[in-house]
Amino acid sequence: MAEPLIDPALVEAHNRQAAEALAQDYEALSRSLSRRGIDSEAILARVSALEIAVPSWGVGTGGTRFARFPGPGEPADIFDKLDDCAVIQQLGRATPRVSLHFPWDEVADMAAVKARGEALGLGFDAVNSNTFQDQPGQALSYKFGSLSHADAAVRAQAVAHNIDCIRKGQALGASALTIWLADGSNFAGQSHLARAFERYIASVAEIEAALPDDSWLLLLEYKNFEPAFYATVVQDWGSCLLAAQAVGPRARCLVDLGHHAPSTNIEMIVTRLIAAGKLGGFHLNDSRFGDDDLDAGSVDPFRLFLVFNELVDAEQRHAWDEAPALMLDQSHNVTDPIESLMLSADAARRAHAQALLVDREQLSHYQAQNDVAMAAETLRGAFRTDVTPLLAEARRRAGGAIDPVGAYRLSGYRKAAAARRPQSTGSGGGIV
Ligand code: PSV
Ligand code: MN
Repeated sequence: MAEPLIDPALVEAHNRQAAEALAQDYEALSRSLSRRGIDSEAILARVSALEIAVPSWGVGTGGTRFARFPGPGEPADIFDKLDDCAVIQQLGRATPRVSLHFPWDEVADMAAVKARGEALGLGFDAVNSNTFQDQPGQALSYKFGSLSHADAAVRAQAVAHNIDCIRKGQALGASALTIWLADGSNFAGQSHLARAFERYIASVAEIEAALPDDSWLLLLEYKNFEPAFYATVVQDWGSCLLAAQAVGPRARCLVDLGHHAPSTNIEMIVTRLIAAGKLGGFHLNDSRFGDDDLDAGSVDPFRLFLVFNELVDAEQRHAWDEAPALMLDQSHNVTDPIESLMLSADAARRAHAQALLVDREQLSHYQAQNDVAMAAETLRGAFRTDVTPLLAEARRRAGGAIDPVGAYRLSGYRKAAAARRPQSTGSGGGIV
């Protein structure tokens, strides 16, 4: 039995105030869906099963390249972070697992982290390595790269760190390692483009060979730019796919929604990776310009819906053996991270629910007839459906809050955390 950090009586009382309105709204939605031949209970069951992992780094306050403005009651270590993640799960009931990042979440006793997670009712998702920063006491610098570095000794150090992350993931009961590589060059001529990519693939192959068993996956992230602005080694889905294919079946591509140029058709990339059997997972967030790391669905919810639309379509076509893993990857600079993460998980479930409402037979028919207006309208009609009551009802039935942000604010959790946790003073710039 998970240890609740927010008084269940408070959540219950808060829910009671909203229960009648929710019952009416859910009933009205069910009736309107039923007129479209859709069983709201079937959609609710599917949505309730959608799980999204929370990034441990997401519960801290992020920053821009220029500054970081710490928030009150920021978590000081992985144990505080787990507490915040447990609050997100207790109220939202969509995020039962946490994705750890090493060495940020380093502690000597990983078993204690696992035990604390278990006590809070949390499991562990993909672990993340970090060769994009130098750590105190590190023998060799990553200033000029890590897994693709020109110097074999630096590559070996980066490979060893990734293997160490796998071992930590094993101790936690995780079954995937995500690698994001900041390697690349800022000046033409700085690095040999072809050889750097070959070195990256060779390093990843060494890491892949250290995976414990077939249940483990290696999720490779790509990113179009930053911090290498001239040529990032794994800058797009094409490079990522080439690498995943070269490394083997357990290597898959991870699509971070923010890692594309504005207006890139990400849903099309998703279909291509599915076709290649290489879509491993997502880092969900939103952006206007680059890797803004804003809350999922906050800028362009239609785009998020279109991604989920392809996932639902692929699932119904039996286009994969294993559904891609869903994780949030956001940086919260001006909001309370707990609120942002709860809202983002809700946005993901909303997009999923709307995608489940698409009448795919009708869509295929209009596509075959080249009836463009009605094909587009079929998709838009699903997107326009307000599934808010269905999402709230799913949470209520799972023991969560009808209004998670409202219950969270009422609980005073942040204020209490600020009183017991030392105020973070770090104000330097940084992307995380
Ligand atoms: C890089 O921008 C990234 O998306 C990778 O997933 C990192 O691990 C994460 O953000 C945190 O910096
Ligand atoms: Mn990411």
